[in-house]
Amino acid sequence: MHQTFDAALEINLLHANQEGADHNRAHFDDWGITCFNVMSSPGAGKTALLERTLAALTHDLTIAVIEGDMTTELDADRLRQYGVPVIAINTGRSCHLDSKMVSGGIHRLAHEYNPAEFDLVFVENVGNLVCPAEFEVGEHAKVALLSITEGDDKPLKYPVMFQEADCLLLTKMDLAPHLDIDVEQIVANVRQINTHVPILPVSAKTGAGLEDWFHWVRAQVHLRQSQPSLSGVL
Ligand SMILES: Nc1nc2c(ncn2[C@@H]2O[C@H](COP(=O)(O)OP(=O)(O)O)[C@@H](O)[C@H]2O)c(=O)[nH]1
Ligand SMILES: [Mg+2]
Repeated sequence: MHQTFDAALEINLLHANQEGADHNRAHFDDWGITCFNVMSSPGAGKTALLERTLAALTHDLTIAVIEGDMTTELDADRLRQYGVPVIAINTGRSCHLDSKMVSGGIHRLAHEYNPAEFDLVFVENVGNLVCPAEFEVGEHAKVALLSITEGDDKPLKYPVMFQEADCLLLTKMDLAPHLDIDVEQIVANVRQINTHVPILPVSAKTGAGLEDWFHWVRAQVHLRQSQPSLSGVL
């Protein structure tokens, strides 16, 4: 009895979230913005990747960030140093951003800036491999990060994140020589879950592999700008 009630509640919750996500995506589409939802475990390197990305891409793309954190503006302050608008959202006890929170962020962005001037919005989600994968926020693509320090079993243990990802970055590749980790095994485990997702090995520390990531980002933005009628996942 309880189980049925809980399942119905969860379906309603996800349904309401989905409606909000579609509404957010419609705003992004109206403004010609591509939105990426960046997700990982805490500490896998989302903010470090965004720092590198802002440093490299703000020359040719106009970018804003919606920065989710349970508390603090520590990450938001790191990214503000790159001269882009960063809207900070504190989720409190919630383990993920939902579409309503991101809607608040979008409206703040639209209030303070001309949203049509932006090409790209990164949403840095709250760090974990479970809840963020279930709650769309209006993104056009989900970007997942897995640090090679996390172990090769994580794609098998947290399959939803790896099923949903449109791009997967294997981060902290510079640490490979110091770890007892088989990167090929990580890739093989991802492939059991998702046969087609691009897998990009990168290091935000050395910069290795980042050109491939920048290329992927630029390609998605240009694809969307050349086909403005596209909606939903790229
Ligand atoms: N060695 C190494 N450390 C990294 C790399 N990327 C991030 N880090 C470090 O990992 C820690 C967590 O990074 P952060 O970007 O804050 O992770 P987030 O919680 O996913 O946003 C910080 O101490 C970073 O300096 C990397 O490519 N190589
Ligand atoms: Mg962060």
